[in-house]
Amino acid sequence: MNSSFMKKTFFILLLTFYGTTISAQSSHVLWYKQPAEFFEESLVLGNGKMGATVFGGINSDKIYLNDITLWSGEPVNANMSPEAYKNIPAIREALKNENYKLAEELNKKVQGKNSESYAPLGTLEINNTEKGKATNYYRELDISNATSKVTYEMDGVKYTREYFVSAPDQVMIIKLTSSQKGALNFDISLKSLLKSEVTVRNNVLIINGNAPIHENAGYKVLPKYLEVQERGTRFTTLIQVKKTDGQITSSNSTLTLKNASEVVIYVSVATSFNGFDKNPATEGVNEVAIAAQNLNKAFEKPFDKLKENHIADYQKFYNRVDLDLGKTTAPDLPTDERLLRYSDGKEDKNLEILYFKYGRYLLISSSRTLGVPANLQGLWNPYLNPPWSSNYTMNINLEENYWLAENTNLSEMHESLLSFVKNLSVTGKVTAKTFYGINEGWAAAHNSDIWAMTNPVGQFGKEEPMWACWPMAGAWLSTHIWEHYTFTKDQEYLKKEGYPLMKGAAQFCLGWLVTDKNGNLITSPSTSPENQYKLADGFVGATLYGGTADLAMIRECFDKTIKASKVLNTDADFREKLEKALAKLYPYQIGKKGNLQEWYFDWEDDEPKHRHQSHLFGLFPGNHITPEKTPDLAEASRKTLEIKGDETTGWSKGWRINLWARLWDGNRAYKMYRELLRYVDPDGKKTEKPRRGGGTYPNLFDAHPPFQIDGNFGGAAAVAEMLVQSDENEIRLLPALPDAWEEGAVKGICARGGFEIEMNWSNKELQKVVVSSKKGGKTTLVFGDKKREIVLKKGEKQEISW
Ligand code: FUC
Repeated sequence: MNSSFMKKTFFILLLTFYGTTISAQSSHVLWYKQPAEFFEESLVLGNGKMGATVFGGINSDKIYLNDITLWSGEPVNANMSPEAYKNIPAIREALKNENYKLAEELNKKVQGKNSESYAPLGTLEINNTEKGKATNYYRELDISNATSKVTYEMDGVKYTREYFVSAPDQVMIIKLTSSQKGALNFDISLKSLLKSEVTVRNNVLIINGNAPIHENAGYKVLPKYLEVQERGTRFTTLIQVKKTDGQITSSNSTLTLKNASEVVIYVSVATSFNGFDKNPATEGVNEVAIAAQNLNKAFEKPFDKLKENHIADYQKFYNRVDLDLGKTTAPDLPTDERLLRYSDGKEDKNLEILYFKYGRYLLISSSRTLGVPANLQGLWNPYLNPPWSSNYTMNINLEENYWLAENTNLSEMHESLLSFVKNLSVTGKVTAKTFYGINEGWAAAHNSDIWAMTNPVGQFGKEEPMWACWPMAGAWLSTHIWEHYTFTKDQEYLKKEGYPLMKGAAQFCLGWLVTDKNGNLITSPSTSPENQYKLADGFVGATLYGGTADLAMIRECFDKTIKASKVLNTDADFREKLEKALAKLYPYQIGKKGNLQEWYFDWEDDEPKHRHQSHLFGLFPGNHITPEKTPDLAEASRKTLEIKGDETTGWSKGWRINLWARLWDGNRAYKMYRELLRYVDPDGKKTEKPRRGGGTYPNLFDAHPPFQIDGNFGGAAAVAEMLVQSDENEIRLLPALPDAWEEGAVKGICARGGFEIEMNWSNKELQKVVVSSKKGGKTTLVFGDKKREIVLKKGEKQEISW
């Protein structure tokens, strides 16, 4: 099987491009014929903590720097509204009396502060002293080795720059070379939008600064540095240069290189962040010492060694998965032109693969810091006030970031999220008590930040319940714990860390459920993330009782917690309570339009084509609705998707592709995948007929718009979902294969039960499959109407010709 990947006979055409060998129609290289002008054209690098956004300019190159631990604020006081829960009975009463207007007003009393904001660290600039016009410009990001490169010629000299951000050596490396001796002449400078100071000591360029402290954070806040000493997260950046020839000089704020032929720039960043519950000023780590230590260690190593370490580390993750979709006739074009051509409906299978692989690249590059998962922009943010604070939006976006973690074989990257859930459970205990009056378990709401805040947001009553009042993030996130367990079979993790968190989330839900007039269990008050209903009298609101999405999340949370307690053979009494409650939950309803009802009653939607579809949670990411087990509910879900249509924001397209895949409609999933890959102009670009809407920017970033990384991750996850679906008992092969992917091969896709799949297919028929087992176990392989049971020992592999 491996040989099928090695051969790749059908379409590899090698080109030599200014000394770089690249393959035509590459499935792993993004390349351009011009530097980036806009953020959405830049190429991003990262080691899961430090991020770099490279523009590749000719006379002046700009690199935005980020550290994933640099946020505004400080540890949250979770006990911000000790008596908020006292409002709950009145809201319930209003709802019981069907007084929705009053319930909506009262719901605002159950709100706390808004989240803090992810902060930009700084900008590194490389300015050439001699300016001129370049020819033969070429810029690339090779995601098979996580390295970016720029080459161009000027006055007969060829210039090359290479960039990468290393995880093993914790530094960014930039190597500049010129083909002619002594042709490198440039200045290096650093600046930050944050309060900071630039200095130079012993030819090391330094910037030290502070992230802001807000009195009251919100989406639109300019930085405010409360003039109290010892507050806020400190940051530093150290830059040192190694040269083979030429001279280095410095001013107060720049380093200058003269007459050099090869220069390596070492960039080291750090912050004082020391955990969600530690004051980053008074209890912070010594960021300068950490940055200096990383810099000094790396500085001793030659460029080639650093590059070798970086690639070996990165490929440990990246090389686990490969995908091949057969013959392609697409011409080799720069990525921006390629995306435009594809948006016009042309075939480009390797672009479809590139987008899938790019999702994995982005997760490896942005999610390797425990307790600090990838945020709305992964870790690449140049803005002081990024869209939605670039925070953790937990009514979809944070979870969507991790949909590809387990099935595309990046389980280690999931750990950043799972450890963050543990932090949430600490503040979430206070939230459960003070906002909801529940004394057992923990709850989390719509937004969070590096301080693991869990309170419902809304600036203490100022904002709309449709998004601010929603306490189900704990239930949703707890399912990630089960996913991690069921994909890895890591029972130790489940026992020590995972199960107590799942139990806490389930305890909150159990306490939060109340009975309706008919004795069914429901939530009250409830909202359905960001959607609003429209009543017969014209009232538009969000607060109701018994919303379908809440109950779907509770179903999944209880089901998975029950399963986990059985695996660990623990908590039989608690399990029984969950089983009883599950049986009493208000059942799904099918509306008059044949849709899966979102509201307790069959009300109209205020916006029938709204981007959120949380009531379909049981179909995906949950799995209690399936075409086989619950055909009526699956059909009603399909109807809901039909009513909503396919035109929506980036992350929402990512979700819908997964939903169509779960409905085993490969062609519809593929149609929407193509639409997710529709070219979108950079936000700031002024053109006569701008291409906007949900889709993909020239650098393959997902366009909500604006840029949000969730669509990249959701889209990549969906490709895996089209090829393999699984539960604890069976693995479905090619369940949603579109006609366009008639031939193909894939390796490294993971399945529940701790299995890994490698297979190839031809004429949409499965040919050969190799299943390997991580911990040993039994599963049933399903392809079409054929089934095959297999039992494997730990580490065993079985090859089956279908
Ligand atoms: C939710 C979504 C928006 C956006 C924001 C970050 O509020 O409804 O579309 O994704 O999160």
